[in-house]
Amino acid sequence: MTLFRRTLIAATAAAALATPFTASWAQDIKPRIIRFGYGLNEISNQGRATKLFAEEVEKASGGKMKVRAIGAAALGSDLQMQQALIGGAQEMMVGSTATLVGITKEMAIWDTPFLFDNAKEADVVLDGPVGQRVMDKLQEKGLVGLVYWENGFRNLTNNKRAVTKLEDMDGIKLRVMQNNVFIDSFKTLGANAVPLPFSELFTALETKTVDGQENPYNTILSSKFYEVQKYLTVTNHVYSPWIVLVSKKYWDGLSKAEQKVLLDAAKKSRDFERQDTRAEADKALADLKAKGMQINQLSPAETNRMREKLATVNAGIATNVGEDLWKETQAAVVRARAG
Ligand code: TF8
Repeated sequence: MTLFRRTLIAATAAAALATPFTASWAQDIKPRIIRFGYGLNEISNQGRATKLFAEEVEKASGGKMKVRAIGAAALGSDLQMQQALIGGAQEMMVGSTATLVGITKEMAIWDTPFLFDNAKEADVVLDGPVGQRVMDKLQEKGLVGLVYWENGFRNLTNNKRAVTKLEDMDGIKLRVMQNNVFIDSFKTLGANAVPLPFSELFTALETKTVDGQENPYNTILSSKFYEVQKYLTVTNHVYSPWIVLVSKKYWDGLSKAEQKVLLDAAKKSRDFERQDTRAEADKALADLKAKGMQINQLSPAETNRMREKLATVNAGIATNVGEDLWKETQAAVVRARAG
């Protein structure tokens, strides 16, 4: 063996040790550009986790797979991006499960008011068999779900009045997501529910087309809703997941190794995102107060009244998603609560 050849072999072996790939693994990963769209802005929890996802994909693919992250709904609203993924015109996105109900009706299970009491329960159920079952339903519609991220517990803001009791909801023109459970829920509470895409929300609030909206603290902060909203009521009326999606057309064209790169990076982004979101949420209320919002806590008695009123939408959700899934979810929540 020549010295040159020996050096070459040694160098190749060193390179193989330095990166987690065997030669065949590396061949299975091709140069790819993945357009990943999301609705919030870059400085949001959604933006930060997308950035981490992009870095992880690049690292794990030895720089071959590049994620082009495109925020602020520049590729369209959640609904538009979902269609682009189904058609194969866009590779990936993250968005609310609530905006998927028109495609996969089972997603409405996550819109059940007061389904989870805390984030730990949400993690257990979303990452468990029920979460997987609902996610798998997307495949027949041309979408592949990878992981759930936390959007979070939703709270109410508006410009009309401080909402401290159920009756205060009366006649408030409230933007809701494009989702029947949300429309029903807020009609039930006495509000005038107006479905709008998130990308139109800030302007709708600014121009007073609507009086209010509901979203987790993180979004109220990162989307600067405090600039156009006076009152915030801590309602925690529902927990919203986000879901990271891949176009099935695109996914099916990837090698096993490439799919693994995306799934592993998605899991890392999920763990980071939940931690980051919770840390931000913990101090967001103080931040929003400092920005001039008037914060109201609902008394436990008023929360109960709201909870009871909203329980009337549950039957509709159960019928819609199927009694089986409804019962399975309730059982999973009970188990998560116990353990
Ligand atoms: C909403 C949602 C949004 C998300 C985001 C655009 O109110 O909570 O924050 O769908 O991905 O529309």
